[in-house]
Amino acid sequence: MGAPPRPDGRAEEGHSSTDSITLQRGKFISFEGSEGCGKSTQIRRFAEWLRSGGREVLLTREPGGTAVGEKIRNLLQHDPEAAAMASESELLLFAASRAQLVREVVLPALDAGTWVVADRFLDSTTVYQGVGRGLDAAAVRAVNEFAVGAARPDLTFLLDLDAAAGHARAVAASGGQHDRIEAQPPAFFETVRQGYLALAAEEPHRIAVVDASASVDEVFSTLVAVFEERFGPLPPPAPVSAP
Ligand code: Z5A
Repeated sequence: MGAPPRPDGRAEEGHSSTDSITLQRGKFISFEGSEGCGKSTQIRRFAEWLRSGGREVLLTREPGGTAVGEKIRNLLQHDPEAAAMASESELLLFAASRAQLVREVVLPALDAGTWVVADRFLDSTTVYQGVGRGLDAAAVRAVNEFAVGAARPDLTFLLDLDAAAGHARAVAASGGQHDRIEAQPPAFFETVRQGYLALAAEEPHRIAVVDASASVDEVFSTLVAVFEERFGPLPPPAPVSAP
């Protein structure tokens, strides 16, 4: 018999709320950090590593990841008419994108046993809008909780990198193009970095700080080591049956 449903309607850890057979619930892993810290690079490798261990893996990015979210992403980052957007509007738009992503993509995937690897999640809003923009922390927390309900990553990697180094990497990668948020002054990104480190100190059981100034291979090895320390080694891939 399946586990009894939780009050928030989500499955108990390790089980689906709807299946009578035991279905292992997917894990939810998010990557955070300031611009250019190497999230996208590491997420690609990490997802391949999980797949080589026989896991179904779904990648998400924020803002975006759904039709609604991609429209919001364009408004938040690229629409010239949004140049004068108020910080409060920005907060609500990031939250709206995430609310859609959680309900349309993340929770159904986890309940189906798929692992979700997220390029940014709740912590980005806590830090960029709460600390970077200086919005009231209690208001940001309330909006975040309304947007995602009980959905939280099982593990978050914070790729920590000096703001100037991250900016240099991001500029080199984009050929000098800036979106609305990347165009913020350097002090904004240093504040963001400190905000992330403070959050990691508050939640060390969930957030693992990884030195992102190391080489791509070294960073990846650290991610795997942290993962295995928390969850144990991934079993080898399931054998492929002969045709
Ligand atoms: N935002 C927000 O304010 N509130 C929110 O709630 C959310 C987001 C969800 C999304 O931008 C923006 O929205 C973001 C925060 C804000 N703005 N900023 N800043 P995005 O999705 O367009 O981009 P991003 O999330 O900031 O990531 P990025 O700048 O594209 O970088 P990345 O994914 O962290 O790094 P990367 O693409 O893997 O690497 C960048 C370059 O560095 C690339 O050329 C790599 O080859 C190189 N690289 C990577 N690793 C290394 C190492 N180890 N050594 C040397 N070079 C490396």
